[in-house]
Amino acid sequence: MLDLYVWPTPNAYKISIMLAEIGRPYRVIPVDIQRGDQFKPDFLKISPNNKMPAIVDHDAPGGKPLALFESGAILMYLAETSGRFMPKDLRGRYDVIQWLMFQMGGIGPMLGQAHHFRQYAPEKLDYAINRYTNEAKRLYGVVDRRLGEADFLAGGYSIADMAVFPWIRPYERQGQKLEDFPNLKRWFNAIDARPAVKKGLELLAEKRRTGPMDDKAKEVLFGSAQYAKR
Ligand SMILES: N[C@@H](CCC(=O)N[C@@H](CS)C(=O)NCC(=O)O)C(=O)O
Repeated sequence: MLDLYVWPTPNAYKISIMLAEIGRPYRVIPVDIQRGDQFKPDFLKISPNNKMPAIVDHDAPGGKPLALFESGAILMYLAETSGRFMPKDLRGRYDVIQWLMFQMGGIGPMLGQAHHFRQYAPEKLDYAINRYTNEAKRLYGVVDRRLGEADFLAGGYSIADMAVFPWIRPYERQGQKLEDFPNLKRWFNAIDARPAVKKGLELLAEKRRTGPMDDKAKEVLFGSAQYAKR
């Protein structure tokens, strides 16, 4: 069995989509990051950066359970252990890894900041809003140009696409329009239509909170709970 520690956000959907794509059964362990579950000592043993997703694979190669945090590492692990969605040859493998790293180091953090300053920050700071909206637009442009050369980021559909796709879904919250990026739009619609992607996006649907984030959640994610000494 594989335990998936998650809450319904883009970083979590990367993993639920991959697990649906490879058809691997798993058990969902909700980590309510708006209520502070990510700071519980047992979770920090698995994910010392107090962030989900994380996994524990009880059937890992070598006969001992294997715990992993960081969604990029988890995607690579699932690709390597299933033999799917990352080519085995060196060039093909690094095509995937470079676009996965681009997601982990660029798309995720920058679009996350766009969400923060456009929606959650208590003050509307023009400088920060413009910086991260412009950076989102630049990154969308990088993806759009790449997808003018290939059907998917690394050529064939791979874990790199699974990592980027969930972050493009909230494009309106990042101040972007898909119409401005025709290659990206074609790619987005192709991925969105995959049955495994639809299944992956059902993850913890019943727990999703809609509407503005409440004060308790802001305190946990951006206030004293987040920055307490541990
Ligand atoms: N680089 C990490 C980022 C994960 C991440 O930022 N998770 C957020 C939600 S999307 C989280 O768990 N936040 C809880 C917190 O910051 O306390 C990954 O890709 O796994």
